[in-house]
Amino acid sequence: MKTVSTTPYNDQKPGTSGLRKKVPVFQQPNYAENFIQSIFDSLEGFEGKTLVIGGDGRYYNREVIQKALKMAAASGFGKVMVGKGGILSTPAASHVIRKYGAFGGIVLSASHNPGGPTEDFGIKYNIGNGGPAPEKITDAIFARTKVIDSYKIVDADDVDLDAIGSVDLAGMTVEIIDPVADYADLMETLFDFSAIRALIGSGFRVVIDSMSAVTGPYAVEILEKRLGAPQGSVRNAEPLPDFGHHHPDPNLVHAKELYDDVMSADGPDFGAASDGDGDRNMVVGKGMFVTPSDSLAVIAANATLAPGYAGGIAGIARSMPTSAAADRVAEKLGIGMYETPTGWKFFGNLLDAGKATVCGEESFGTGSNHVREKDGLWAVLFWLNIIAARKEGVKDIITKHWAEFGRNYYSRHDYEEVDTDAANGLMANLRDKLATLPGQRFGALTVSTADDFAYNDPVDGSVSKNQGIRVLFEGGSRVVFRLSGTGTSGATLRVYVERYEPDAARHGIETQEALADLIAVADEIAEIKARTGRDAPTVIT
Ligand code: VG1
Ligand code: CO
Repeated sequence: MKTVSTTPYNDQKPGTSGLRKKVPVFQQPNYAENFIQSIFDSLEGFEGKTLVIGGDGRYYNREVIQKALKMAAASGFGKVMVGKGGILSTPAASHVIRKYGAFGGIVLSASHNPGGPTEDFGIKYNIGNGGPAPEKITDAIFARTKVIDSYKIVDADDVDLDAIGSVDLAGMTVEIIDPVADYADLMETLFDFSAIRALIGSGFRVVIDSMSAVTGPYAVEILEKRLGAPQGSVRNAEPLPDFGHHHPDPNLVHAKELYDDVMSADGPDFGAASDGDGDRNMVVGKGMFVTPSDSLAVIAANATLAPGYAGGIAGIARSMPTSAAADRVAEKLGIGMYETPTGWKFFGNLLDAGKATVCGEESFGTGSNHVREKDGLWAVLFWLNIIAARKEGVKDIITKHWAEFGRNYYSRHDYEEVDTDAANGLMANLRDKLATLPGQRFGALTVSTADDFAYNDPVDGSVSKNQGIRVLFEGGSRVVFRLSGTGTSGATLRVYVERYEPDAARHGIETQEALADLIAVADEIAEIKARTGRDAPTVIT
């Protein structure tokens, strides 16, 4: 073992989901080592315990895993479990931590951001419940990165990440595990595989686009092998270090080919896509794209159709910018509804305490208490289970849901790589205006309340402030503004727009048209065009 002296970097603050930077930033001397040692220095009591390590296979994954293994050995972990080839999807890593009672895990991913030598990389720490470390720990890690002066590492050969089995690394056991088996087994306990197999056997055509990212091997095992879909149903199934130049973000922009295919007359009946690390999902049915906010609501309303949730759900949680569609389901079911800041780490306490069973975010994230991360394939299987049980397609299921609960028209407009000062100025200006907004009229819209969202965690009492500016209008429409915490260049402004429509006769309007007045008001209030110099959003989802 050796102790290497180092000097701090001042930019290692974890964002919404861990530390994310361009690969060349991570390749600076000791950059990854500093952060990993800062994680270990912020934890207590892991001597002799087990750590889980896995990533989404992106460029630089294997190099950082070798460093992390040698540093874990030097710091006194007893064992590290690693997915074969360095692969573990984020939800699978969460499951492995829970199943084997590990102390925690390191997930190497920049999720939906592109990969490659000049693209993004990321490191995230997950705690023993399988979920992303709460702010208390990420704050401690950041504080440590600012003063770190050395790290510990063992001098040893690289571990063969491709050979399943256990080896010794300077007194610590490294176990290379099958990354897929445990996860696929868990899915079989939650969903009615025989009903889904029968659905597929009857000719219902399902395609999954893994976007050359981590879910390929999982989707092939589950959809093609266990559920009997024809070979080739999983597209872009091999994880590649640069994701084959795909932008592995499952939305209508980056998964457009899949969308167009499902929408074509002779295309498949159901399509789904997932992101770089497998925690996001996009669901498209014949003639109908499902917004993530609606997906959460439909899953909650139909949860008892899946064997794993047959006893009912205890409550629903959603991030603040996610539409209120799920709130109407919770109200009808008479169960708890929780509104949290953006980022999965805020759901952990609610899931652990049994207050919420299903959770969701508008950013194509859905999940439940089966793990402590959002889970892309889980959501896809839930939809297939619902379709098989109801013997109805996606379009019918959605339109009936809207007829029963009303429709929350919803869209997110992203302005990417905006000048950081301009973005901060825009948010500061909004904060300054908050007190004067209530009562103001914008055309037919009157502001009822406006605030900077703060979350009081009902389980541990912690408070998280400045989580997004909300402007609510009379009648239930709203606009939310926040800056992204996952980008790696400039700032990304996210504008979330929502309008509730109870009248089923008005459920067929094109989304952007239905929201046009709110989109105009959002620009007027936040001065988006003037302050960012942008005429239009970079991405609309
Ligand atoms: C985005 C999403 C957020 C999600 C986060 C991590 O964060 O908005 O809902 O939890 O990404 O997702 P931000 O701060 O950029 O808005 V993943 O799939 O990148 O781990
Ligand atoms: Co992700």
